[in-house]
Amino acid sequence: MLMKILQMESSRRHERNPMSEILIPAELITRLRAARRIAVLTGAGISAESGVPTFREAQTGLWARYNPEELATPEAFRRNPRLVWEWYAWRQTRVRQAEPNPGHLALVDMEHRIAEFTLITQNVDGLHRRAGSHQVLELHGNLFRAKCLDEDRPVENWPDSEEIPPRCPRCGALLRPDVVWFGETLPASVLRAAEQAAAHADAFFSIGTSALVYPAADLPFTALGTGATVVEINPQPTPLSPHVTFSLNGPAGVILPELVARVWG
Ligand code: BV8
Repeated sequence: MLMKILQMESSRRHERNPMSEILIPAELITRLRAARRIAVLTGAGISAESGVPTFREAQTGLWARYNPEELATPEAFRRNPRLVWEWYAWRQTRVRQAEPNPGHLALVDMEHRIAEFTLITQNVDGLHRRAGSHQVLELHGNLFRAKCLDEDRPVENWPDSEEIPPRCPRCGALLRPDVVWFGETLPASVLRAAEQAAAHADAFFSIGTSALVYPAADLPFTALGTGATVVEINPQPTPLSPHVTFSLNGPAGVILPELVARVWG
């Protein structure tokens, strides 16, 4: 009898939408409706449903034999600048063929409903901006931007050349992708803004990230430390999962639109 009561209690607490099997806890809906400041951290998983492989998913074709974590380093670029430049060119092609998915669009919707909304992304694919998000903090740069290896300043255009990577039109040094590689520090002002948003959030979402890469992976703990409601959206468990307030296990492109509809109508 007790189990029956608990099961009835559990199903009552999870407002079950007859149209979907996605369970959004009623307590989470209540908290999000009361939230004035929301911060969101996204990783490669939110672009998975756009057809962009996640960072740790096995690479395909020519790149199958390379480990992204070994390519995304200053050492790899120093060792073989052409290889690394062409890896980013291949990723640019993949991303250009992709479209923002319902997960990206749900975050645009959320931004319109929340007084103070900050979108922090580890992704370098630019899909949040293409979806229409405005306040985006790109912790790890953007693979469509290049910068001078020596000056460390962005380069918008450069003359056509057979040479790969091309050279800085200002000083002649090699160009490199304007992304943060492993072992490189994140842009201080961007990281500071992300830390501020996490520290002041009423609710913090960690979406589509394996929560393995620092200092980004510290942000949910900053939010937890200041009493925020922390929500993880991921089909798989991560090292963050045991610590969050709510875990929604499934694809962001399915869960986020449902969550936004149920919380904000
Ligand atoms: C730093 C840009 C200070 C490039 C990236 C030793 C020496 C040096 C540093 C370190 C060290 N040990 C540790 C460190 C720190 C290091 C680090 O964290 N390493 C890890 C691996 C342990 N961090 C750094 O180096 C950072 N800099 O600390 O500077 C410093 C300096 C010198 C010495 C010490 C300290 C710089 C980190 C930035 C690296 N650059 N990207 C590029 O993209 O080419 S990180 C890279 O990983 C991507 O940005 C990616 O976004 C990010 C994290 O990966 P995820 O986004 O989480 O993607 P992943 O594939 O892992 O997971 C996808 C998830 O999605 C999965 O959980 C999956 O289940 C889920 N999913 C799948 N489908 C869906 C889904 N979720 C929802 N819906 C779906 N449909």
